[in-house]
Amino acid sequence: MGVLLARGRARRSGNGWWVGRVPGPASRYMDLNWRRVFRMGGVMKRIGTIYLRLASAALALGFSLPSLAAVERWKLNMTPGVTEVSRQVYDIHMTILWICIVIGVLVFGAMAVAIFRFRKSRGAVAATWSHNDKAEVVLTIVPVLILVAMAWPATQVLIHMADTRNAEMTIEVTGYQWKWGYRYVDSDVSFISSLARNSDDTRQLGSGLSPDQVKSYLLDVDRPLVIPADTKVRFVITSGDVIHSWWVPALGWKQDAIPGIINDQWTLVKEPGIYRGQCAELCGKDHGFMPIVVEVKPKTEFAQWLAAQQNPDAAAAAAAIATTAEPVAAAAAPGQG
Ligand SMILES: [Cu+2]
Repeated sequence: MGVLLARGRARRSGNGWWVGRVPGPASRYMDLNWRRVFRMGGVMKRIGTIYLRLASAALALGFSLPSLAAVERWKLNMTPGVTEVSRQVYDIHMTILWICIVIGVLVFGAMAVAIFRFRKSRGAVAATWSHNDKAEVVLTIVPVLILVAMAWPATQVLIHMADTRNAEMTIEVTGYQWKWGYRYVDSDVSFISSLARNSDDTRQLGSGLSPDQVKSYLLDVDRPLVIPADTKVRFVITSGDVIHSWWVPALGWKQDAIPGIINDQWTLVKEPGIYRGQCAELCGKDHGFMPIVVEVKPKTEFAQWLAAQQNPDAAAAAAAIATTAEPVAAAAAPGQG
């Protein structure tokens, strides 16, 4: 190679460095090979660089996702969620996953047998036929039947998910850069739900605060959406600026919030609790900082909460009476508590 480099003219091509043609019949053959080798080297280097960049981007993204902190290690599957719909989605996901696993094992198993058992070094001779009507009919009909068998239950779940009839209440959800607006359509209660203050302070560049010290970092809000348990709630979802997506995994669906369009979805959560989610559509620089918190309260507690929202003055007065009454009660019973 040193000789070639010395005798030939080194040139720069689009794919990297390669050695120019060296005169003479014998060296011409070698020259051509080296050129290919250098070109291949350049291509491989480029592919390697692309893979490296992709891998580092994926790693950076993975480490920066706040929800990862809340996820148990190696729990990679979907969660069954807390609604009938989410459980149906989970079941259909598992059914189709197992069908895909069986197909994968059969196809790759057949491929492995073909590659290793019928290899040239063992004297295998390739068949000469190129067309077989029977095989083509079977290989078309069988996948179609498998697809229909998968589409049938999936469609039933989709139809069930889309059925927002007979909802007991409606909540309008509006995405904004970078917060969520909620309006209880039937009771005229509305508010904005933004990233919790402690998360917001901590996330600022050079804040000096540690995310480890913040509970539910980047997954908490100042005002959660409150809904009643055991009640069919209809959501009408839209956006005030760009496309967002309202996503609480435990409810089993995500819905795009699109300006000028109203999409609807519904949920019915049996168990009271706190369920968290995030905007799932890249919507601008603070896309990662508009979490969703849904607080499901028992029906009676929800009714009290809603009444307090409708009449905040009365609620504040009741709270003031409660706080002034507390020391009296404590003084009346000093030996208790
Ligand atoms: Cu968003």
